[in-house]
Amino acid sequence: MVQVLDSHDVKTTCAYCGVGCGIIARVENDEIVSVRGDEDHPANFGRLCAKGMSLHETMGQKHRILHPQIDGKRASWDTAIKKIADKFRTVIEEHGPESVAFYVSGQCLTEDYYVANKLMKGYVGAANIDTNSRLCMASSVVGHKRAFGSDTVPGCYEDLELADVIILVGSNMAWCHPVLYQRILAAKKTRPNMKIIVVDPRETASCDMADLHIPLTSGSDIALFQGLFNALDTDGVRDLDFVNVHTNGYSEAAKASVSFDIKRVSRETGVDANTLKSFYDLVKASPKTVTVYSQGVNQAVDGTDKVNAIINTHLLTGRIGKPGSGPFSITGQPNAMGGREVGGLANQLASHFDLAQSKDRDIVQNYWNAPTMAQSSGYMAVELFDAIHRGDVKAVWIMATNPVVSMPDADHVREALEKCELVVVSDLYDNTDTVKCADIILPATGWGEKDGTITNSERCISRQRAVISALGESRHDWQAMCDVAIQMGWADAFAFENPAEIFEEYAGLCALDNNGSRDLDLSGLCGIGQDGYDTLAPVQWPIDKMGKSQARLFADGLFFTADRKAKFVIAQKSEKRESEQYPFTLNTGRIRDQWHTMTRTGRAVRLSQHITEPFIDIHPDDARAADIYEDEITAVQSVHGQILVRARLTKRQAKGSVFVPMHWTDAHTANGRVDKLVTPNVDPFSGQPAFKSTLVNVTRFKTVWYGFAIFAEGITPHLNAPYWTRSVVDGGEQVELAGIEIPNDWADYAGDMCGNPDNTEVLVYKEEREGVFRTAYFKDDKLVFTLFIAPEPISLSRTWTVEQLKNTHSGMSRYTLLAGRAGDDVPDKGAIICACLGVGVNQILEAIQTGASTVDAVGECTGAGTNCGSCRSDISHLLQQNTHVEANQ
Ligand SMILES: Nc1nc2c(c(=O)[nH]1)N[C@H]1C(S)=C(S)[C@@H](COP(=O)(O)OP(=O)(O)OC[C@H]3O[C@@H](n4cnc5c(=O)[nH]c(N)nc54)[C@H](O)[C@@H]3O)O[C@H]1N2
Ligand SMILES: Nc1nc2c(c(=O)[nH]1)N[C@H]1C(S)=C(S)[C@@H](COP(=O)(O)OP(=O)(O)OC[C@H]3O[C@@H](n4cnc5c(=O)[nH]c(N)nc54)[C@H](O)[C@@H]3O)O[C@H]1N2
Ligand code: SF4
Ligand SMILES: [Mo]
Repeated sequence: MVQVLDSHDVKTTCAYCGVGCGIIARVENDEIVSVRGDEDHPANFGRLCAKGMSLHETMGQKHRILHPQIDGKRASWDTAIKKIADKFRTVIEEHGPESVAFYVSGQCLTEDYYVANKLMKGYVGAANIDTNSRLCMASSVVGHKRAFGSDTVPGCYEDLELADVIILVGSNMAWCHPVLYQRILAAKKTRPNMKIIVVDPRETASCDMADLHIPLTSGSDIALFQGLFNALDTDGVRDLDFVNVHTNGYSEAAKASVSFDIKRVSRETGVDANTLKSFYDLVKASPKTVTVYSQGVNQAVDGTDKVNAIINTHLLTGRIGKPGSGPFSITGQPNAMGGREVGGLANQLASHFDLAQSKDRDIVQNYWNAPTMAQSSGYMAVELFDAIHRGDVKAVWIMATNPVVSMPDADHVREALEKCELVVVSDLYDNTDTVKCADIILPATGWGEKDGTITNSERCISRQRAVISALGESRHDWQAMCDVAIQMGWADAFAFENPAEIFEEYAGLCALDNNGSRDLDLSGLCGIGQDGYDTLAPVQWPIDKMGKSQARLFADGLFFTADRKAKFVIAQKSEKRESEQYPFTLNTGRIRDQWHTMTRTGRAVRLSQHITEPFIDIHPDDARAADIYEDEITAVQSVHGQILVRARLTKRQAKGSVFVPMHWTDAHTANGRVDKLVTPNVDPFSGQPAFKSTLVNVTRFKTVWYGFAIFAEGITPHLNAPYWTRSVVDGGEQVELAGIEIPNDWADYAGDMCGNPDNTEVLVYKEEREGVFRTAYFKDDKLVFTLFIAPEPISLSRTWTVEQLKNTHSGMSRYTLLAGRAGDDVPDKGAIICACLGVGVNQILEAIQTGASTVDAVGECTGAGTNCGSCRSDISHLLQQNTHVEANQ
């Protein structure tokens, strides 16, 4: 019988960052077999980064939630929906609408988000819906509203290509918005005079291609930008016509900045005067300046004021809304912007109506035909989990976010959920730390299965399309919410049949009485119908009645305040906090190939090779003083608790400050969930937590043994050690371990760890040296498990050892394996640098040693960096290090 292969391409959008790249998914027999960049998409013009390229590798059934569960037991959707609706209804009846809540996510599609907001604010009648965007964009939202009267990102991606100076403030774009970064680098190649300035306490991957790095003391951005304002103002680099006609508050802002001369700024930021002068001179000379900012700005106790300090410099110079110039807050999640559009935050209302204005509330209530309406802001994320902990909120529905990992004081959040009467969690996977706290688990459809729209950092609305069938009984998030709403008696308002209907209702609200009075105008998309929705091409808002879209706003100097003028807001820097017991500032953030809590990227082998463990970056002098050595397990403590991570000594880290990635969870490591340490201090205006400045101490963990293990697929790891961390490899999993007590018998320990599989041959190797033990288990000629133990960090080649899962082993090769290294005739790639093409560090170093002196030349020799380009900064760093070594020789 001839099998007909159903193979076709579908255009969709990436599920990860706010760049919002267009993707073409190749589907064969209801499976996505490959993805490639969509050349027609205005965000990426065909490019993708390693995360986007690996999307299809994260799919599959493993750990997927396939049906609803109630108290750990399989349940039908009907039962689950009824139970949720009943509990919400009784809690509301007994304790009022403020006693239930939703906690949603910038990874919800606009349609999901719209339904959630309509249900909570218009039908439950309270505004207790907040989102992980509170942790991400809230300070930018407030900064925009204070300055512009609306939450508007004025510019677009093209501005980054047209600018003469790009200032990246608290943004590690090379790793976090890689395709945008590649667009900038491509522009810089054609216009080498274009300058990139990085403002970051760390020397990040984004610095490798930068012209200037400003290594300011953590939290001192306001002084830096007050200084810039002062330098521009006093040197007459200002647009007084613009200032006089289109802004308010200039003279107060000028007065507030006048004392910020270079000397003061240098003292407050720790940056030397020459570097500051170079920075200010570059900006003075460049009308085409774009200031891009991200979490180094937003996630601070003075995040909102940082945003306004930046915007002030653009208002002063009139560098806003013009090609190649403007302040540019880039969004993190794929639909962080869409969430803001539909009023995702507890203090917002849909379609950029204002929850604080009764006139706006009336318009929306009327449009929704809502029985009741939230009258004031609900709990913001940190307050929300406090309210759950206190018992004021008794039922919560968490959707597309993992707060037990990503919220500050994360153990308090877990405790709150454990106490809560009803916790509903909608997710894809059954092994997330938050799902483990759920009373009711709902299976959600994920990327590739769901249908809707998202809006990226430049206000571009794109379709995510359902490409394959939903797995198991999973349902779309909007559907699950409509089902509950209908069960609660609101059938008319939630009778949506498909996302196109929801989108139309949302677009209609944006268009309502708009006529240019609100920035978010979707008039041109009203009534697009199912066909229009199905074929919707990426389009930037605002879109007027004629369908005309606008790439930039404010070029006309008209803002959305009452008098249409922008406002200078005087930024106040917060007091620096210090503690003798906790002398370090803990900075946290992202790595190149993992996405947040690793529920998806942690499934892709390709993305799990770059960095396999939670780590702490620490300056070598600080490490020496704390008796910490490279690769050793290190304890990091705050007032909230302790975690264990691997030490990486690096001068790229400033003294007094340490960096730990946010990604590792209890599913991936014994004790590396960094947010359990993070103090829930928030910005007073935005409620956004300060994830980048917790006071901590760092101490040596008295490790007496280190281990490395590999498990073939089908062998379940039973991990019993104070430190372990696991990551997927081709054919199984690799695990790093460490402990403070030596077990009685290593052979028994190894057996327990792999569950003593049947029919295996076990090889054991012991060295004379105390504390060294190696074992390998073979089934026929295949390796199924191996464990290496030593008193110091294990130094064998992980890449080579993992490759042995694929090889056959008999005789000598089994002993070679236990030696833990390749024979002289077998090359060892070393740690993988280029995730796309699987090129290791040793291959790159060899290319450098044989004469490759540029990133491109390394690419020609090895292929590294020639695909998505995300690793080009790592290659550049290797080149710099290598030249440096030679220079010293
Ligand atoms: N690979 C990857 N990409 C992602 C994500 C991911 O998880 N993985 N997540 C996405 C999301 S949701 C977001 S929000 C974005 C975040 O993107 P970014 O904001 O670029 O990422 P972060 O690593 O959180 O933080 C950026 C930088 O802020 C610096 N910083 C810390 N304190 C200060 C300070 O006081 N001042 C200044 N100027 N800088 C400071 C940190 O050292 C860090 O390098 O990334 C998106 N893209
Ligand atoms: N220390 C520290 N903490 C931070 C940050 C930091 O810089 N430092 N950054 C903060 C920021 S900016 C952010 S954005 C947050 C991110 O933090 P989270 O939102 O908690 O992280 P994710 O891992 O993206 O969680 C998304 C969850 O939704 C699931 N999921 C994916 N798609 C769907 C879907 O379609 N429907 C449903 N129902 N579920 C889905 C995933 O499996 C996953 O469990 O972390 C914040 N926390
Ligand atoms: S830059 Fe990478 S993660 Fe971000 S949208 Fe594009 S492909 Fe996806
Ligand atoms: Mo984010």
